[in-house]
Amino acid sequence: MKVIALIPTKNEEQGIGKVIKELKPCVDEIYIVDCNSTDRTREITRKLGAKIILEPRKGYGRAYKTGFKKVKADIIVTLDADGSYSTRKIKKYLELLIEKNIDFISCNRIFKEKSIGFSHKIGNRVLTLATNILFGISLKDSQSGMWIFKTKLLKDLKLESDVMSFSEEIKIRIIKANFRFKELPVGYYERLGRAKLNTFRDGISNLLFLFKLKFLLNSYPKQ
Ligand SMILES: Nc1nc2c(ncn2[C@@H]2O[C@H](COP(=O)(O)OP(=O)(O)OP(=O)(O)O)[C@@H](O)[C@H]2O)c(=O)[nH]1
Ligand SMILES: [Mg+2]
Repeated sequence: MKVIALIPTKNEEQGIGKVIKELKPCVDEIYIVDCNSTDRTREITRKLGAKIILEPRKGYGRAYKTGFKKVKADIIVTLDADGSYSTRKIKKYLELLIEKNIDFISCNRIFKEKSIGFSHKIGNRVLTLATNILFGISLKDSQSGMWIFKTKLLKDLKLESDVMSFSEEIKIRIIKANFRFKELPVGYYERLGRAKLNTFRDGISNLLFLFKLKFLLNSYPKQ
């Protein structure tokens, strides 16, 4: 089983080194999908022996869609480049994925002190609640960007979002397509470097996307 890590990056020189070093013992290869970083993100990545996929088109979802197409692996681990997600459970969760025949693990974040601001926390709660009501599911954290999953399921999945709503979209589609989905906890800390997410703008956009997905894009793949 080849396991790779895929990390979207946009000017993350403060966090990327820490994240790559922590991931090295857990995965076979590490890739960043970089969007026009003008800081030392690429230089640090190269020095630490990780690979770089270039995606100049903007957007978190765009970066993942390009990354998914470019890598060859049996299992993909995703997370942010900002050092916010704890990597301590990755090995254990990889074992679980294989042993328990799970298709997709989404890591729900356990917020440590100061890890996110108040508005971000409320936004996250509202979006998760809206996701659960609209789709009749019971997620703990619809916005988590840390996933561990089998690459083969991507071929049955139509993913539309190019932006932050990609994170909720992938979980909803996986669950609705009846893949074996599990949420498992990870620690979450204050990010290193400057946030790319705008709490208000991206919050509203993610909420609108839920309605779009529910009423317009209701084309889940058949299992
Ligand atoms: N390639 C690429 N990466 C991006 C883009 N926007 C954000 N990212 C990366 O995607 C990850 C998530 O972005 P963040 O700013 O951390 O968003 P967030 O985790 O929801 O918000 P915070 O809690 O403030 O960290 C980070 O690693 C970013 O560098 C983009 O347009 N292109
Ligand atoms: Mg982040």
